[in-house]
Parts: sequence; C-alpha cells; structure tokens
Amino acid sequence: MLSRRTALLTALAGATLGRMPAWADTPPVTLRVERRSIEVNGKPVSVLRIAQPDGTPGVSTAVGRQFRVRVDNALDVPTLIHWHGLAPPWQQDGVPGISAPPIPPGGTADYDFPLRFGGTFWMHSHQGLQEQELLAAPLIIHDGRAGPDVQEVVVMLADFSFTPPEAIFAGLRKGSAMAGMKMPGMKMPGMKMPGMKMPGMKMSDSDMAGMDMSEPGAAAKDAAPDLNDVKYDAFLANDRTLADPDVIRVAPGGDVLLRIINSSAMSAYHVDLGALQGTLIAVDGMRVQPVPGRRFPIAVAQRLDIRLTLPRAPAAHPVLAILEGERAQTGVILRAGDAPVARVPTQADAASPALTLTLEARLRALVPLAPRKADRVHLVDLTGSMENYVWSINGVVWNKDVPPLAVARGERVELVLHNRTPMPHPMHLHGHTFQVVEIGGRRFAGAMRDTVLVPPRTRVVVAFDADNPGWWAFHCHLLYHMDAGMFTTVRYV
Ligand SMILES: [Cu+2]
Repeated sequence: MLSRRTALLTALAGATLGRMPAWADTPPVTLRVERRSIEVNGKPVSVLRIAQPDGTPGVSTAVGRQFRVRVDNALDVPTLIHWHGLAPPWQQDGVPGISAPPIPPGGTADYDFPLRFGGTFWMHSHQGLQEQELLAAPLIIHDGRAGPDVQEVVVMLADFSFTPPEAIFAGLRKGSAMAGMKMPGMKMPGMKMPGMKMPGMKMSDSDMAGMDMSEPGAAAKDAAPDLNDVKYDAFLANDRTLADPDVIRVAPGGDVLLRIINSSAMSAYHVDLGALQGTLIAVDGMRVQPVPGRRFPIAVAQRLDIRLTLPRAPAAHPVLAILEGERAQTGVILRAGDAPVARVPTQADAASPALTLTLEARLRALVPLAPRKADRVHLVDLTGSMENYVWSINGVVWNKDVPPLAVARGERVELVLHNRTPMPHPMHLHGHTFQVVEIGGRRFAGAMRDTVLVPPRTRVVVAFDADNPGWWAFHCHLLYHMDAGMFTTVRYV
C-alpha cells in the first residue's frame, strides 16, 4: 500500500504536470467473483467471494488514483458488483438493469474512474440475493487519515445462514414458521398499522396524522421495534465466528485504526471495544468531528473508522459487535504482544438494545455541505407490511416503470425520510454523499455519509448536491426489504 507521502507526491505529480499520471498505463486490478469454501460452526459451506488473483479480498488503493478494475465472473450465474459509497460515472455503479446489464458467467466488466475522496468503503453484489452468500469485500481508499505509524485493521461483519437465501426470502414472504426462522409479525399482533399503505391503496390525511410521531423518543412510547426478521446461524467477523476468531497481531502501546464494515444482509450491531477507549473519526468513509467512546452503533452497510491507542502491557483485546436486540455477538481479537488469547463466548452477557439515532444526532461533519437552501424537497415515506413481506417507498413497490425522483443538475436536494413502519430501515443513496441535516425536527450539520438509519416511525432529513448526473438507486439496504420492493431511483442529466 502507498504511504501518505508517496500518495501525495504521486497525486501532485499528476496534477501539476497536467499529463497522464504514471499509473495510467498500468494494467487494471483483476477481481474474480468465484465460489469458495469456508467453515462455519464446524461445518464446511460453499459461499461466494470477490478477490484478487492472489486471494486478497477487495481493493486497497489511494485517493487521487484511478479505480481501474476488471471484474471476472467465474460463477455459473450472472453477477454485478456495486462500489458502495463511491461516486463513479453512473454506468459503472454496478446495479443490474439500471447502471448496466449483469456480467454473464465467464464474462468480464471493466471499470475506470478517478477516486476523488478517501475512506472506508466496500464492494458487494447487487445481483439477486448474492450478498447473503458473502459476495462482499473491503474497498479501502487511503488518504493519510491513519497517520504514518498507525496499524490499520479491517473488520468485515456479516450474518450467515445455512439456509439458502432464496429459501429465507420465500419463508419471509410466506410468513410461515419455517425452520430457523421467526414468524414475521409475531412480536406485533394485529400488524395492520394505521398509516401503512398497501400498494395501490390510498392513505387518508387522518391516517397520516395518527402516524406522525417524529419527536425523538416517540417510538419508545409505542410497541418495541420489530428487529431481526431472519434468525441467523452465525455472525461473522472477517469470515469467522468467536469460536475461531481472526486474531490480529498489534503492537503493545501502538496506534490502531479500526475500519469496521457492516456487510451483513439484515443485521445491525453495537460495536463494543470493551476496556479500550476509542475515537470515532469517520462514518461511511467521511470524516466527522472526533467522538470518544467504547460503544458505537453500526447499521447495515455502514462503516465506522475508530482510532485506538493500545495499552503498553501485552494483552488480548476483543473488538466485538453485538447484534441489536439480542445477545449474539461476533468480533476479532487484537493481540498485543505474547498475551494469551482467551475464548470469547458467542453470546454477550446482556442483550444489546435496538439502535437509536443518539450518536447520529451528535455527529458533525468535518467537511459539511456549504449552507444552502434546498432547491427541491422530496417526501419519501418508507412503507410496507410484514404481511406477505411487502416493502415499498411512498406506497409503491419497485418495478422498472416507477418514475424516478425528479432532480435537476446543480440542485441542492433534500430527502425527507419518514419511516411509517415498525421496522428500522438503513437507507442508501448511490453515487452521492449526503449530509444528515435533521433528526426529529431539529436541524443540524450532521455527518456526511451514504447510508442513514431511519428507526421506526422516525423522520430523518438528508441533503445532497446533484453533482453526478445519471440514474441512481436509492433503497433500503436490508437485503430482503430491497428485494421485496423498498427501492426507487433518482435520475437527472
Ligand atoms: Cu428496510
């Protein structure tokens, strides 16, 4: 990997001389999408991966460089890879049927665009339910944030089931008590919530008023949120469970940058640093004003950059992620010196609470959007029903005929995300970095990010500048919600 100095010098050389930088002629990095075998809970299982020819998962590169990648599809089914959090030309965004067609078996696709900002990103399949089969990898763009003597540790979180994803989805759709699956809606008898629209059904104003609980804490007065639709067999950190965790060598007294990526299909966590004190310096790759702490929430698809200084004494430091609403946990072990590594149980002592926006409301972007009045505001209701597992946006289940949210180039756009359902939805906009500007009716200059959690019956407003024309996906990042229709697009030229 490049040192900060090398990266800066290379970038400067390219910029000041005004000619093609040295790497322009270098061959692309090849990423192969292929099957592999891993062991989970003592059982071998076939999953997917995206890796370089030497087995390195994903890509580690530097800001100012070109993202020059060739994806080889070595599967016997089509695939397409999305570069989550980046701002490529829209045709290279990796969403089948929107950005480009899927790559057929044995086919390739080429990507080539400049990396204008650094951070912790990731790549994952946007084809079908392949993400549930672990078709995801880190995409790290170094920009010097770690400092010269800081060891970087990437932690990829994932949820895992021995049940094939198609069977999981079919089970959710039937709402049946198939093995290893919770009955959707069981926790909330009489799921017919006022204000929840089925597609094609009109919602009255009085229904709307009854649902408007945008004050923080309003949801707490109501029934408990409905979490964790799918009962998973394991939770993985770097493909391993705590029964056989990834043990990472670190220097006693050393500085570490944790780059935590939640690549789970459906699961949110609280990251728990135990006795270590951390400092959150970025979310979704984008810098925030530092926030010290030992516990940080991470919703599906989000990333956390956390700085740590390890104690001088040799010790094994678990970095854990506890499933929201449950005791199940996963994690890695930072082993400083020759300390013994004690077994960490796969169940925490106490259940982790549901994620809230308490931290989100405290975050402040280090580089916020320029203050500006919105040129356009879209009201985006997050809607759906656990009955038959139908999820939608503004009451409309996604299909290719749904008109995109209208936007014009150069506009400041605000999306008013209002969750009308009893489930949390992590909402992701492709091709743009947005700023969280309002939670519970209070305006503030929050974090720049690409995925924001909208808890049940909560209103969150995000703002972005329409500076990357094209046709872009905007969707819930819970895999089965997205597949069930909680998906729409933004389009402008
Ligand atoms: Cu959702």
